[in-house]
Amino acid sequence: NFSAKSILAGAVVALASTTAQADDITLRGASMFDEEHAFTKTLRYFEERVAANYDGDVSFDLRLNGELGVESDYVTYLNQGVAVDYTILAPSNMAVFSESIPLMDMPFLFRDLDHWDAVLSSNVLQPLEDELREAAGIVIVGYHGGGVRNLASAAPITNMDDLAGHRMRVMGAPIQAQTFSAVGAAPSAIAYNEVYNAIQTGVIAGFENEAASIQNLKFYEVAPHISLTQHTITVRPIVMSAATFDNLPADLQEAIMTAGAEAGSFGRALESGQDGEKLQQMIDAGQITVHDFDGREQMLELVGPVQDAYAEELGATELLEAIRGM
Ligand code: MAV
Repeated sequence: NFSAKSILAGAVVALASTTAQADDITLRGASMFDEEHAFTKTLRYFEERVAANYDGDVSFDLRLNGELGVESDYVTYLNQGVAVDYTILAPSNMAVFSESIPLMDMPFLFRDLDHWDAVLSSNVLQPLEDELREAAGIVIVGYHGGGVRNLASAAPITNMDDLAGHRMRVMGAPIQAQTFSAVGAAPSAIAYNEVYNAIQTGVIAGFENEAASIQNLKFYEVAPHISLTQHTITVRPIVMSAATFDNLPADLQEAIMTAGAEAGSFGRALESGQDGEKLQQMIDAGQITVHDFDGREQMLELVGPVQDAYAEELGATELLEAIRGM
């Protein structure tokens, strides 16, 4: 009986992989940006590397410019195994499925680029990856990121007094709102594709983002004042839907994992080197005014206990300590 079952299972597996190999495999990707943005460039590089690492045929259909919505939509699609097979996502957009994932890039987590690099080159985030696969059906295949997030506002914000009561948009994860409340602002979670209008109509007075995206989506038109709070160095996993991934032939899965690591290093080097350059381009074009922010040390002090409480609630104190200790 046992052996009959396993022969049958073997036959099914063999059939599935032959079918997958015989069919043309097309994977669909999504980016909120155009070809110029670091996310899109990294996804293009990922595609190139998958094709190079794989002996079979695989093609890619990457939809740009938010054609398939914003990241919070992609998360739902990835979870359901429909519409999007691969993309790059902010951990804070996955909070609906896993409260601990946003720990990966909460504000003030990393001291500097060296610290960020050390964490991403280690396997300290593995428990979060496992949880994400389990809870959301999303597989992390690599790590993009490296953008530095600053406040972008309709009016200048240069110190803690200006920040008090500042109506700003944050990403959907509760830890984002908690962090900005702790420093005195009045944050609200608003979908990314509503931010431009919300600032334009005065519903909010600003938001926070990295230079590459402020430039690519022309946010400077409504939020031309950049305050150098440098509160986040981004971590942006390159992800695949587990529903898709698990159905691919094993050698393609392997090619994807290798390509994910390759595209991650490519993308991190690209975006982490871009901030100064992109800010300067926007200054030169007369699109933004950059302000120093006086009060970063104070922010750090206010935010520490919020991070501790968040980690404790998740049972992730050890993980947080491990990250801080790197
Ligand atoms: C930037 O466009 C990216 O970091 C992206 O991953 C985020 O989702 C987005 O900001 C945002 O603030 O929602």
